[in-house]
Amino acid sequence: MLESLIFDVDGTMADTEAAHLEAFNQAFEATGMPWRWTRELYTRLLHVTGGKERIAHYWRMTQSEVDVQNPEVVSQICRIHRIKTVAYERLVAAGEVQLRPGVQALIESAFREGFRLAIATTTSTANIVALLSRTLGPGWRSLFTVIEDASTAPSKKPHPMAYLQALARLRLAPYQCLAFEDSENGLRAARAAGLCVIVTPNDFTKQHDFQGAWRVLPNLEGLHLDVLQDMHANCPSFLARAA
Ligand code: XBP
Ligand code: MG
Repeated sequence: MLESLIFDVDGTMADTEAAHLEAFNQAFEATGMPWRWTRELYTRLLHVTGGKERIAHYWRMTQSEVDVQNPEVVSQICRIHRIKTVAYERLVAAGEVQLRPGVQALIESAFREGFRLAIATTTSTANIVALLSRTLGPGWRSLFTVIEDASTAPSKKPHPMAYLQALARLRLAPYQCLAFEDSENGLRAARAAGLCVIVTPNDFTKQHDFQGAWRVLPNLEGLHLDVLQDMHANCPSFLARAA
């Protein structure tokens, strides 16, 4: 039986990465860093999950002698990321980011039908709160049984930590759940946790390798629960459960 839907956030629930990119560039300007990321460069940098990890990766890429473990460098990265997160929250609060087609309808209908909903993301807690309070309303938190994010799962995707911890807290086996992702790293993380994954690519991830996805859909629009339950009933991890 399908018991739970586990959602990735950035790129899956909403096309957030353009706003993240704008926020990073605002933070670089505010902290005097001589950087400005283009959309093309950011699309490549997204292979590094986690904003702080992405900044550290880029710094090393452009200044090979920099020691990103050096306490002063670490504190500068954290400062940039704090400013970036505030800038992102402002962009989301201003209505710059909407949920992708079908996401709100699926979340609300699944909640009404008694499915347990969870989030497994590498993004920061503040970003989840900003996005979901703005799009799902002030009662958004009660829709989700479990939230695993950068603050609870420090090993970022493709590491499966966020998904493994979500399954443990849900007290469910992978075959009782479906995961929703947008990226190759997210797909790999969910698969490593034994989950069947529905992928909805976006402009930043459409060129990724989605080998291993149970379904690759343009978006979640019109994906009714009965269709989802059929998809789940035929997915390998569910069929293998009895074995
Ligand atoms: C996407 C990420 C995050 C965001 C930026 O997370 O990798 O790093 O790009 O957010 P997911 P932060 O697809 O797992 O939701 O700056 O807070 O990391
Ligand atoms: Mg994502």
